[in-house]
Amino acid sequence: MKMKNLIWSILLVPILISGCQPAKKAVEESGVKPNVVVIYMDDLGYGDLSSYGATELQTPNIDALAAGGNRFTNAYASSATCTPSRYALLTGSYPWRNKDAKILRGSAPLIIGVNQPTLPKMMQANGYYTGVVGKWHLGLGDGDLDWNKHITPGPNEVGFNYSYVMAATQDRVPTVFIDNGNVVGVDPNDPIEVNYNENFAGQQTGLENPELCRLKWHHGHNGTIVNGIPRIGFMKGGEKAKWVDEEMSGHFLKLAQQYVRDHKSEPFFLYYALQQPHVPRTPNPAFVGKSGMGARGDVILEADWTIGEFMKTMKEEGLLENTLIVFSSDNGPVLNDGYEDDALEKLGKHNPSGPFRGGKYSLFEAGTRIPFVTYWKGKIKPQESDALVCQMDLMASIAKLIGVEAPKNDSQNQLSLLMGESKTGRENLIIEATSRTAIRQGDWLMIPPYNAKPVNEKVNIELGNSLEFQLYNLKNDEGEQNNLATSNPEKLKEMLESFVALRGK
Ligand code: NG6
Ligand code: CA
Repeated sequence: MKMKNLIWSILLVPILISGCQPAKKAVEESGVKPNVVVIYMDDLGYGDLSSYGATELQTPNIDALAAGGNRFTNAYASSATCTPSRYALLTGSYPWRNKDAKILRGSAPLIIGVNQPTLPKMMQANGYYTGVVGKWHLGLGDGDLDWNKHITPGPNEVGFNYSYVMAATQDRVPTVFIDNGNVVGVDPNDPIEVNYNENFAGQQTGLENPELCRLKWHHGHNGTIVNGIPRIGFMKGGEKAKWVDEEMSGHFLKLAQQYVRDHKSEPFFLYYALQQPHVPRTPNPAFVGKSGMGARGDVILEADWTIGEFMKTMKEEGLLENTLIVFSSDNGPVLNDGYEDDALEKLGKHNPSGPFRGGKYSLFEAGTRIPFVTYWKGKIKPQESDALVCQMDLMASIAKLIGVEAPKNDSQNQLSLLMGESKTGRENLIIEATSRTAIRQGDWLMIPPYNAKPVNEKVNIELGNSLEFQLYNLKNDEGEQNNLATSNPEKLKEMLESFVALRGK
């Protein structure tokens, strides 16, 4: 141990003295700082893209990124739901370190500390203009939120120069956009009120007025009806501020395109968080019926088209040669997530989970194993990688890319891997699903016992819970069918030791 400490101090001294200068210099000498764009979908499964094995629908624009870049087959979101995955992506910290990093209500306070290091803050401090367009779902305000006044803290206080977001999800109130902390279309004569505990007197809800709903709720989602769609939570007022669901994708696209046009002559970061194919699935009329798979398939095609349009703008503006583009999804897929929208009935032979077991909310692979592509024209050679990597690693990797020292957190520098210059990724990773955790290490996955229901019947997804230890060799058994916990006690012990060491007591 002493020797190890000595080696470390010898290694660290020059780094501490020189700080991050050499790498920074390298970027500066090369002329321009590269832009970074993260295109992030919501609930898109590993099997939902033709570049990841789907045969029943075609996603040519996302496939073009996958075919022209580095296509990862062992990449993970930190979690099997949205809020914690986004928390890990933006902070580089495991979400289970923050007790509030769980699916949030639309009125929840911001869960990223305003003094906490974040990926956009790190970039901002190093000369980048930073922006977020799309789904936020990391909370807003400090607990006493008034939607009719300037909302703070929010994205702009945790590192974004520009933000245009929906507060939580498309199925949660308030159904309004927030432009740099101000609700778009707010009207003092029709103030917005939001309540997640009780309805406002005289307001119609999905529960009491199902005849007013054009989309039928299946579970939850029986609060305030907006645009004929019953939502989670109650909302009053703000008539002029309410979004049009079918126009949301096009709206975010225009803003993302404008953002890159506005900032093309300075180094920029864009976190472009699409809302598809999360519920309620509301394809634009141009895409209705296009997939033959119901609304879920249609919105995936719409998102694919949207990404193609965004890429056209990147090309027109001459930005492709100087931009690292990362494409991914926040968690695995779900069919019926609370509305009866034909996703199940019209699925046919399509398998959103691909070869994996489970789906959204699950500790089984399909919960967190997601499509993940890095694309950089002329810099990243088209290839595939089966190395282990997590979205949480973007922070330390981008730090390396832009030549700065990464804050100390759970993010690992995997820049060479992302750039296709190395085939080695993480040694291990803790994955999370609604506060339960498991460990991936090498080719193995270990899920400790959980005394909780094995299946969420409402969404019909196996959650990965068992009273027994589960141990799978993902190389030989990607579908997690053979539990080797009893037959391989040594591996189980090794996995458990790593799990305890990483999770702490
Ligand atoms: C769940 C919702 C689900 C979805 C999810 C968040 C019910 C019954 N289910 O609570 O529909 O909104 O939260 O999804 O309300 S996520 O992708 O943002 O994590
Ligand atoms: Ca999600």
